[in-house]
Order: sequence, then C-alpha cells, then structure tokens
Amino acid sequence: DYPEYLNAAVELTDAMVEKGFGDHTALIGNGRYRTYKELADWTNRLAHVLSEDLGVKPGNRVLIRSANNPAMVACWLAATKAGAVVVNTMPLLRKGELAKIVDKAEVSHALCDTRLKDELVACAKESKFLKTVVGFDGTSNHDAELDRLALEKPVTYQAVKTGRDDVALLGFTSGTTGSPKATMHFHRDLLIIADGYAREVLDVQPEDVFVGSPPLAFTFGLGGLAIFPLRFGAAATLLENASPPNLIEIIEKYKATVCFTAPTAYRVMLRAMEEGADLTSLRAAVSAGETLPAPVYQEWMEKTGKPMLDGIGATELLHIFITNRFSDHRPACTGKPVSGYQVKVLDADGNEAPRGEAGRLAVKGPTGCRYLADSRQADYVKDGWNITGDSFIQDADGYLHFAARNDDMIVSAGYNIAGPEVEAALLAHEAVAECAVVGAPDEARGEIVQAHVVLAEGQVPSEELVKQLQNHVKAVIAPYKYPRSVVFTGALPKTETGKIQRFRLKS
Ligand code: 3SK
Repeated sequence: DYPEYLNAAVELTDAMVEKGFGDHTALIGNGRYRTYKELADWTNRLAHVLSEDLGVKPGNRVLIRSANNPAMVACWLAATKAGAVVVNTMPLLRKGELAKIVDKAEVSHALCDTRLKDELVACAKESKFLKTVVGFDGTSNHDAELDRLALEKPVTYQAVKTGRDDVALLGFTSGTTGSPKATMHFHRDLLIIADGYAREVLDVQPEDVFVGSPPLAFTFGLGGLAIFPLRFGAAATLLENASPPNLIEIIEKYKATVCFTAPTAYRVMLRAMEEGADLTSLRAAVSAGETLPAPVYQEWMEKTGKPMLDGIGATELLHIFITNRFSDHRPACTGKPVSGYQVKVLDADGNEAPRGEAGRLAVKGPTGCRYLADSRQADYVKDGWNITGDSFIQDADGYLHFAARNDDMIVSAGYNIAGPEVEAALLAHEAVAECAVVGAPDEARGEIVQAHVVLAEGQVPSEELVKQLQNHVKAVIAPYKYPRSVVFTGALPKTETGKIQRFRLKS
C-alpha cells in the first residue's frame, strides 16, 4: 500500500515532523539528544552537500563507514534523500575487505568518520570506482569537512523523487566465507520491516527508547536501532561501544524499553541483575543473530516475568521473518513467520519435508531476495524462495525450531548430529561461558564432535573437567552426541556482528 513515489528517509524524518513529532527525541548519542526536527534539518543540510558539492546523482552508490552514532544515521538518511544507494560498512573492516565491497557495489562516494579514514583512503587510492572520500565528525561536534559544508546549507531540501521500488540500500552479508554477497533493498522494504515486524510483534510506541548492540552496518542493527524507532516517533540510543556493561548502563540511564542484542549479552544482563542492575524498564528483549539457548530464555522469564523474543532474520530479507511473540512463545523455538512471509522446510531433493523432520529453511517475502550481480542468485533463490543456510524443524503446530547451520551438521559414524544441540547442552553446565561445536576429521568415525569451550570465570581446565563435561552432555542429550574432543580456549572466533565463525575452528 505504499505510494508509487516514496523516499524512505523523508518518511523517517520530515514526515515525522509533519505528523507532530518535531519536539520528540529521535536520537541519543555522544551525550546529546536530537529531536525529529533537528534530525530533519541536519539530514537536509547534508543532502544539499551530497547533491551540490559532492555531485552525488540518484543511483550512485555511497559507502558509509562508521561505528553506531547519530552522525552515521544522519549520513545514511541524507544519502537516501539524495537518491543514492547506500552501502553501510562495519567500522573495523580493513582495506582489502573494503575493496571487495567497493568493487562489488561500484561505490563512487564515501562518507567516513574521520577517526576511521586511513583504511578507506588507502582503499580509494587503488580503486577504479571510489573517487570521493569525505570525512564527518562521528563525535557530533561538527568538526569535519562534511559538517562544515553542511552548516552553510538550508534546512529544507527537495528530496529525490525515488520510486517505491528503487534500490535504496545494499546489504552485504557478513563475510563468514570471505566472498561477500550484496542484497538489494528498495525504499519500500525499509518501511515494510517497520510496518510489519516492528508494529505487529513489538507494537512500537512513541514513548519507546531503543538500545542494542548490532552495528548499523548490519541490517539487524539498521532496522532495530534506526528504522523501527524513527518510523514510530520513538527514540534510539546509539552506542559506539555496545559491550554488555555499556548496554546495561544505558538501559538504566535512559530507561530503555526495547533491546536488540544476542544471547551472550543477555546472559551478562542476567548475572548483572543478580548484582542489583535495574533492567525493569525493558518491555521487549529481542534476541537474534545466534540461537537463543532455552536456559537463557527460561531464566529471563523467571527474573523479568516477560518472554525474551527469539527471532531469525537475514540480510537477504532485510530483517526478522520468523519470531516468537509476547503472547505466543516457547523455549528452544524461533516461533512462527511474521505476516507477509511464507516459510517451508525442504528435504534433500528440494521438496517440502514432512513436519517434524529437519531440512533446509526456505523463505519468501516482500523484502527479498535479490542479490546484486551474483551468479549465486541461481543457487540461493528459486521461484522467489530464498534458500537459507539454516536447517529447521517445523512441528505439528507450525512452530519452527532451529536445527543447525547446514555446515554445522556433524556426521559421525552414520549419526547426524546438530552442533548447536551439543552447544546448548554444554552451555547448561556452570563451567561453560561460551562454546562452539564442530566436526573434526576422524579415521574411524568419519568425523567426531569437537567442542571449543571458553570457561566461566574461576574455572580451570583439567582432564577431570573434560570428563565432567562429556558426562554432562551424555546425561542431557543422546549419549552418541557427546564431544569426544574438548578444546579449552580463551575466545571464540567471531564476525564483527558477533556470529561465531565455526568454519575457522574446523581442522
Ligand atoms: O538473524 C539474523 O542474523 C538477522 C540478519 C539480518 C537481519 C536481521 C536478523 C535478525
């Protein structure tokens, strides 16, 4: 039901001012509050600079490089108003990683927090596409080239009349394999995720205050920490360093009501509550990016009286498409599809698997899936269905249960063993803080289950502890699934979005 011509950034700023939210707080970050009116003015001034001084034309690809802060949100909105196709990137990417993105997206312009310019300038020097790199002040003191140019510009701007199906955003899938894919998202997609998931499941209100850890460069973060609050006149707190202690501090300080993060941070919050942290302001705790272990869900329920909402999304689909709901939630269950999305579980031949059997999850919906110039479209998209990398089981009542990443399935002596199931069992042991389970080659069994374990504080690695963990797993799940090999480690390899890179643990 969106009009033929639609600019998503206008809908999230100027249109909100027109709807009467001008004086409401839109963004909180770097110790400052920005109202919707201030955000509209700021982004309009920046859009003038992009169109007039930097020569950005509709359809040009504009890369943004920053940690989560209000200036990054302003740059993203301004570039969208100017009709650009935005490529948000993680702040820690190195020159080589940036070069892959720049080449794939044919990025012509980049807006960069001045604190992070070196790698991007080095990338631009060798790029045949990227010619203009302009710095902005991520600390919001307006002390960089882009900010100075913007101060000279008017606060009104005639945004580019983009079509609802014009591409607004290129979402790059996190580089777990080293060869990133870009997915194209339209102006209308940016609003659909808010008008669908955020309205239907979270029931976002103007009084809400959002907080969370995912980077804005990851569509999970862009939706949860920018699009959802701005669509409903709510406030977003933006944290450059969203470590769990910082998240807790911000929730307490601003009485945050909606949190987007992963199970690891929620575990820290649960421990902090025992030490007196007051997280009672949170009405919605959304968990995604990793499966939510049942013990974390259960403890959250016991301590807060509210369910933690596990969900799964994908950059390909822009945001969450299967979720639990406040009034319909279960442990070790991802829930049911968000309205507008269809899902099915496929067997090895690509046919629908019987209920109760694990198979590859396929999803179809209004926000995807369209890869940019990628031959993998043929492998991952069939008749509009995006074939994901995850295995799920759909039970008789239609609820979906995560089984494994397809590459996490371990085949040992003829048994199919889902690594995450073993992980969940290990995580229920008090000595385990984090773990990742992979298949390790074994002459006799083909593969054996190997657990990489980060111990909880105060725990000491020993042969005795290995035995204890093995016996514990044998006691909670089928004994053949126990880890025959246990490796103690100080930290697990992760992507910048916090996903464990199990492939890096495989020998
Ligand atoms: O589940 C995820 O990893 C995800 C990916 C993109 C957007 C949103 C989500 C939750």
